[in-house]
Amino acid sequence: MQPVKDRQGTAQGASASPFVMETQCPFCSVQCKMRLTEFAPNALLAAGGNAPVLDYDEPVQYAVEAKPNKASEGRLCVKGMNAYQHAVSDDRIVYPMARRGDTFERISWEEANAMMAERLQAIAAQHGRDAIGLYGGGSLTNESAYLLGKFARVALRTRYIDYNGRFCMSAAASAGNKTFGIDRGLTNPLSDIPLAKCIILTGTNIAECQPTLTPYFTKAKENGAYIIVIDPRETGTSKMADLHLRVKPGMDAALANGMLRALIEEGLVDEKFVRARTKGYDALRAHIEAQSVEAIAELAGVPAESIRKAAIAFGKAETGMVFTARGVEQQTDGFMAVRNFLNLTLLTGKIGKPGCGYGAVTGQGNGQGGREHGQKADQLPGYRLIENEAHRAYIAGVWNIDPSELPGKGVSAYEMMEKVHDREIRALIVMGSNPVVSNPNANLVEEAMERLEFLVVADMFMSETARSADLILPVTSYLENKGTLTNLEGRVLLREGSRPAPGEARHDWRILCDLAERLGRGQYFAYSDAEEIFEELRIASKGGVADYYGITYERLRREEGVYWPCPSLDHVGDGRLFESTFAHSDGLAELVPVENHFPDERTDEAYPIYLTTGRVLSHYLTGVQTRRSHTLASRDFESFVELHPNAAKRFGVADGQLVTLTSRRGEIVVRCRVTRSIREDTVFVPMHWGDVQNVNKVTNQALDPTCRMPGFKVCAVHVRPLVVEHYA
Ligand SMILES: Nc1nc2c(c(=O)[nH]1)N[C@H]1C(S)=C(S)[C@@H](COP(=O)(O)OP(=O)(O)OC[C@H]3O[C@@H](n4cnc5c(=O)[nH]c(N)nc54)[C@H](O)[C@@H]3O)O[C@H]1N2
Ligand SMILES: Nc1nc2c(c(=O)[nH]1)N[C@H]1C(S)=C(S)[C@@H](COP(=O)(O)OP(=O)(O)OC[C@H]3O[C@@H](n4cnc5c(=O)[nH]c(N)nc54)[C@H](O)[C@@H]3O)O[C@H]1N2
Ligand code: SF4
Ligand SMILES: [Mo]
Repeated sequence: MQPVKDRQGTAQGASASPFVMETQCPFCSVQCKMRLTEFAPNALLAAGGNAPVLDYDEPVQYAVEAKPNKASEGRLCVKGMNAYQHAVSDDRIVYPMARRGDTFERISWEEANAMMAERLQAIAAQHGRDAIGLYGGGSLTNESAYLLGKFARVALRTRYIDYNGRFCMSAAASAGNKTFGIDRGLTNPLSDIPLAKCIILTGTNIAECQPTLTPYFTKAKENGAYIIVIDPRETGTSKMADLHLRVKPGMDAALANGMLRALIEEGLVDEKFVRARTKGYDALRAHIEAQSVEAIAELAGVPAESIRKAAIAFGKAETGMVFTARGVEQQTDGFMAVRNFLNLTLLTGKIGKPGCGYGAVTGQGNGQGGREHGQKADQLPGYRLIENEAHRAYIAGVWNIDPSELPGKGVSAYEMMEKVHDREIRALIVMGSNPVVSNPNANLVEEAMERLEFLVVADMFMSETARSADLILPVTSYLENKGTLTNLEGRVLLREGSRPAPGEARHDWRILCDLAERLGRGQYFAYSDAEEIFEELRIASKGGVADYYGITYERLRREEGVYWPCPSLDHVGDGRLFESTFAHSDGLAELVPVENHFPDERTDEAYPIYLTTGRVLSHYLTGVQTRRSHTLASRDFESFVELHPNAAKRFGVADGQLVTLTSRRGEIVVRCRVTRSIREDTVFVPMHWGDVQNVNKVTNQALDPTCRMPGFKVCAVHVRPLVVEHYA
């Protein structure tokens, strides 16, 4: 038998022993731990016949085992089970490539770095430093995200940096900061969920988006919890519900006002808690008393008696938790809509106690850590603010530069795309995102990419965005790249990266260090390992809101993960926040009156039905990774539109048929799924496909005025049968 080589020619070589990797899932915010074993056939023989029978035409086989861990308690979902498939796929980009006309040509790293330095310096010299933008992502490790922020401010000295988390966590994050004085996704450990007697899940589809958390909710139900789901559609999550409020898309703020009104009518406000721990109650109460549950029922498309039932169940329950996710947050009033659910949590005193709390269910693997250490336009590490003089001075000290060298704040992700479109930003480096598919109004974004003088995309795959690049840089995957990620609970986890990089792929942080060297700023980026970056991050975050100072790799290995804030090495990390005080300087939480806001775009004759967007179980975000996994791709290999039978009749379309879905901005082609599980006035399309199925060609670019979140969850569309042109 010949020794068998891994397809990428690196990991197995001619080695005879199975290669075991301790890792964690690259997808959602639960960050389930797992073990992946890579077997070459001869290694299996060496394993003494205990291994499964192999097909010798298939050179390498893989086995995935879930590992016990505090978040998923040793569970993995179907995405985690199959996450290795994209990482070992033949589609990986394994060397740098430069555009030559309509194709790409292999080049060396030396050439790639020289090209970047030359092009970036030329563009900065001609148009100023702010002509260069950086666009990051919530899949990057804390170390890479931190370094990307530092690279923007210290190596390029541009103000324009933002990241895909703007589309994900910005509404909930800004609401948490304003109401509580801190943004940490969950205010409680997951183990509090089974202690809650009433749970509100609004705009969150945990069963399909964080599937391994579902048992926490079923345990709560076994303990007698009453579960309320607010969603225009029936989902895996609404199946758990005792009460499902099928809200009209975009009307959550109003619905929460209705619940607050019912609470006040029923005398269910925890006055003692409200007086002792919050401020702003009198204004909120006056605002709520001017509303009627019946009027709100009309606005929100939910029966008044259901609104009362939900409010009473939550108000009377001894303990309770509220969870929000993108259904509430990806709205042009996302910031205020979340604040209204925080009003509800606070008026009932359900926070800071076992079984009581709020959770913004974080999305991406490092959605939490990714928003804490400086890849956001207005932010410096440790959740510091770039416009705050004291914060600037502290970080400049850590970075060994003068505070005056730090640029000011930039703009949000979509606004950066507009600046590219306007040719104000002329060069862009994208690291860990596929903006052509994930931004609203994607046609403009695609056009913007073409207008760039220089586009660099660092990715594992030829994403829809990479296709427009001038230079593509191959990066390592989760199996190869060591670093820390912070899960949805605020628990920092260390992901080991033991698989050798395929071909010439490099770690994101390494790419930034090499480029900084070329740009003459190498002395600020002299790291030889991810841990060295983390050591600096610890100091940079010290004293900030997201304080990681007490966390070390050694602790993470020993303790399996540590919660922030963790200000000293002997600090255990706080699982439950706000037991005695909130994070504002006066210790109080801030209540606020919230208007009954309408979505930015309303239906009319030309675009008579609402479109909302979201996810399915087997795919992840823009699908660049999951579409490359044969097991996951085969579960859903194309996009679809869910629509109610009455809507199908109205538009003259049938189940299984291809239809054109059109908005004021663009059109897509998707297959019809006729189902009673959705409201009659709403259709749903998932976000996991590109090109003609890229739902963001249709979505609205209007942004929330505070957090700059786009209203991905509501726009007005038309549906028509696809007309196929026949040629003689
Ligand atoms: N399978 C899978 N899991 C994922 C991801 C994935 O792509 N695939 N992505 C990860 C990421 S980054 C994120 S951000 C999370 C997202 O997790 P979620 O926010 O839970 O997912 P979505 O499907 O975007 O939206 C949740 C629900 O909001 C509903 N909704 C739509 N409009 C409204 C509305 O106006 N009001 C209310 N109350 N609900 C509404 C939708 O019908 C949907 O069921 O998932 C993470 N996990
Ligand atoms: N219509 C609509 N649009 C949405 C949403 C919605 O609900 N509806 N949700 C929004 C949300 S919540 C999110 S989070 C965004 C996500 O939007 P994107 O950021 O575009 O999503 P991904 O598909 O994760 O893109 C990540 C890219 O980075 C690559 N990648 C993965 N890991 C790494 C790494 O470690 N390093 C590098 N360099 N590259 C890596 C992947 O191969 C992929 O090409 O989409 C948003 N867009
Ligand atoms: S996708 Fe999320 S729930 Fe599923 S295995 Fe990965 S981290 Fe766990
Ligand atoms: Mo997200």
